Amino acid sequence: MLDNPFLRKMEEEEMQREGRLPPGQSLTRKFPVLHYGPVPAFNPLTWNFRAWGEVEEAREWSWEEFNQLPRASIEMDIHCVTQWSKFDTTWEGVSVRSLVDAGLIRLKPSAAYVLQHAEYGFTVNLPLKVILQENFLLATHFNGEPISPDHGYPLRGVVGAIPGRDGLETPYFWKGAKWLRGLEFMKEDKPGFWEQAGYHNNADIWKEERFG
Ligand SMILES: Nc1nc2c(c(=O)[nH]1)N[C@H]1C(S)=C(S)[C@@H](COP(=O)(O)O)O[C@H]1N2
Ligand SMILES: [Mo]
Repeated sequence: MLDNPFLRKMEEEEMQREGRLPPGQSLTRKFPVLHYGPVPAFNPLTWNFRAWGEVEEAREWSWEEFNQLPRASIEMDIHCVTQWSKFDTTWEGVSVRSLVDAGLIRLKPSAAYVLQHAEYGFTVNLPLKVILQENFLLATHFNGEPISPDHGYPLRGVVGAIPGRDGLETPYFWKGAKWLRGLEFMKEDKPGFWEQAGYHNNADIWKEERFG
């Protein structure tokens, strides 16, 4: 049933009617894996998560500490630049907004952009405004389970569309780094790995900002 093309098409048309299917996208029930390079190993004893740059004080959390941070859960539709969309996905983890609100990250007024830093030097950039939106999460869990190694275990950035919630900027799914290790807060924007390779800097799913 999972691969029944007729049902897939029916679900896709329903999403289209509801205004949830961005231009040029098609519905998938799978979860494709896309990234450059190998899947890194995870060592909970040496892993850390850092916040630095335009902050009053640089911070670092061990895996154990990270798991004690306040948690949030969001349901989103995720839209990949390679044209698949996956609807009603649930992500659980830590919201950057809540870290800022709790004073755990103290931003300088000069902070305007954020670079996500992942294993092997992978980076991806977003405006601070988007990172602080409720549709961006530092996610440890997908649909109730720890994120699989292929999809970014133990931690990844995720960004997507919250159905019925207007006024949020919504970039393509590549704007979340798998195997995330830190956030660099910056005054100026700086293109990440795929952005340097020609992907669109802004990446708005509704404007089809796929390539630069
Ligand atoms: N660390 C890392 N994160 C990454 C990438 C990557 O190459 N390395 N690719 C991005 C791209 S291009 C996409 S489309 C999504 C894919 O996420 P998925 O494999 O969970 O579907 O991850 C993004 N995050
Ligand atoms: Mo991608």
